[in-house]
Amino acid sequence: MAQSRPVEAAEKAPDELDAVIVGAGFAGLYMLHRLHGLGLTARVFEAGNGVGGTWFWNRYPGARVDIESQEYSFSFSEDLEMDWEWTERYAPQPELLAYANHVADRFSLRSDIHLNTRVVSAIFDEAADRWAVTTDQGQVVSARYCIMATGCLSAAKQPDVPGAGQFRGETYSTAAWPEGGVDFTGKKVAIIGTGSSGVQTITTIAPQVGELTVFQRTPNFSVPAHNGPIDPDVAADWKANRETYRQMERESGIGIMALDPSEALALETSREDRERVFEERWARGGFCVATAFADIGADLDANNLAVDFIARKIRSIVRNPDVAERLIPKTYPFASKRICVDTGYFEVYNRDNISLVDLNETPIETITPAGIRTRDRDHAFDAIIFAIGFDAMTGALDRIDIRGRGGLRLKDKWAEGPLTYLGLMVAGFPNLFTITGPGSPSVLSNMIVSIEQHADFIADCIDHLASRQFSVIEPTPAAEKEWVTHVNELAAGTLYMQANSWYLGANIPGKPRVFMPYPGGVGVYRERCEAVVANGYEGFALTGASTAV
Ligand code: FAD
Ligand code: N01
Repeated sequence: MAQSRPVEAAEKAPDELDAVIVGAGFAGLYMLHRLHGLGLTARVFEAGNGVGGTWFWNRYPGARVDIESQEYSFSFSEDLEMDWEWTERYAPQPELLAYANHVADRFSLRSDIHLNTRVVSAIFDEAADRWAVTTDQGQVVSARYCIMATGCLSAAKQPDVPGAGQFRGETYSTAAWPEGGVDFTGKKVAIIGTGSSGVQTITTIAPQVGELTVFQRTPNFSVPAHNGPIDPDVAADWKANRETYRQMERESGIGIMALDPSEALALETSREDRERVFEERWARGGFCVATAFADIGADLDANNLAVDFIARKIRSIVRNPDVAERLIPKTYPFASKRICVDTGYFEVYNRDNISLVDLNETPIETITPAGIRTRDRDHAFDAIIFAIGFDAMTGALDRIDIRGRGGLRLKDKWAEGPLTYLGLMVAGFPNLFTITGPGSPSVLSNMIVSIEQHADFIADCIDHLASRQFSVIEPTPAAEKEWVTHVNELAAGTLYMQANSWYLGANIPGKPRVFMPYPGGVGVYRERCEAVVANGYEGFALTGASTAV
């Protein structure tokens, strides 16, 4: 890492910064650490009153990672990796939040992080080549670079159910769960939504509540995590071989070693062998079920074999055959939406205190002061939990008034779907970077692998600009167009296009249907980024001469 210190911080007024970073999740934390390494003046604005992003907000019961703990962690510091001990195979939210706080302390990040501060606008001043960033606390700072570490899944979807404000009982959102938790003992609780957040919440609170009613619109594919205390041999092996494993992650498809993708084809494997492979992976747990055969993600017939296997699993677990049928996804291919990784999800439907309402048969008409009215009846509740997801990928950016050259609003530029070069920058928005932005592997990867790669790219880029006396970088419109076309072409050849998922913006009424993440894999993507740099930031225009960065 370059250690140049091109700016004399003491010479600057406090509101003149080299960089503003928006968001103090893992992306914002690592980005700040990298900028500190370059000796830049940087400030992080974070809307929450703590660091950790996803793991600060999503404190709902059962929240935990669906990638094995040692993989879902930073690799940039060997000392950090050697010192930190994960306790479970899939780390729970409190441990992930403690890890984020440890990172903030260990790398002396806190003094540059302003909590409880939401960025409301970022306006590019073309005369000065600087960003004017305004917060809801009335601060206005000027920064050469504006780095959006705002998160792909941080803008919670607002309840779009009629009457949502009328309910007189307790209302909760999994995406903004109260600190200190909620005691549901003996209560009649409703939950709307059966994505990963809903599945984890349902599984965890079912034994605690008086009665739980699950309002399901679309069932999700879920595979067992087989969570438990971390195997000490696995943890020791990881630490002993971390460099090899980390390199393998970086060169892989989605940045997860445990995925163990097979090259065998389901359609060319005998029924007996296929069954053995599926069973072995189901017993291993996690996403590896989806990579049991190479054609599951590409060929609908092969995919149907996986669907059939999982359907039989659900029927074998859930005792009520009618409930089992409703829990089996039938309208989209396996793994074309993010699959859930659970700890006894289907099993909870064997409890006497849980019932499933299929919203395809009896849609919600309205939320009432006492509960929820479906087409056939009124349900009374003490509490309603919304586990209804996020305005993903673009939502957090859309909620900020971002204006580039000529006053163009990012929201307007993206009216028909996000346009980026490499998911890192946007033509017409100089010196504005997006960490894990649309058009990058982001949510189709182990996000920490992708966050580290993006923050490294951005830090190295800023250092490059400073050392060459450039003050501005932005993608050319041609490079942006070529990249967007490339991403769309890759997505068109996948089964992702056959699901109404948040990857496509299909969960938000009125949002353009565009496949947002880059589906070509983190290894291929990284190579592309490296080639761009090796070719002198190919596709970017570097301009301006300045002694300051
Ligand atoms: P975030 O953690 O979302 O942080 C963004 C921060 O920006 C937030 O704190 C937010 O408050 C702040 N912010 C946004 N807008 C503004 C603004 N205008 N002003 C100030 N601050 C702002 N990924 C995986 O790879 N594996 C997993 O197992 C996994 N599990 C997940 C579980 C849940 C419940 C959720 C919601 C997501 C999960 N993800 C997972 C994705 C997860 O978001 C990423 O792994 C990672 O934590 C993202 O880090 P980030 O810093 O990019 O964004
Ligand atoms: O959100 P979702 P999430 N009426 O969008 C339903 C990550 N994550 O927060 O599918 C009724 O997946 C909606 O129904 P439908 C992970 O990447 C990871 O659960 O639109 N129902 C769906 O069932 C994940 O993919 C973990 O028909 C309504 C649910 O709400 C992403 O975050 C844990 C509705 C939303 O599911 C998002 O997951 C949590 C309405 N009006 C999150 N509106 C891990 O395990 C929405 N729904 C690591």
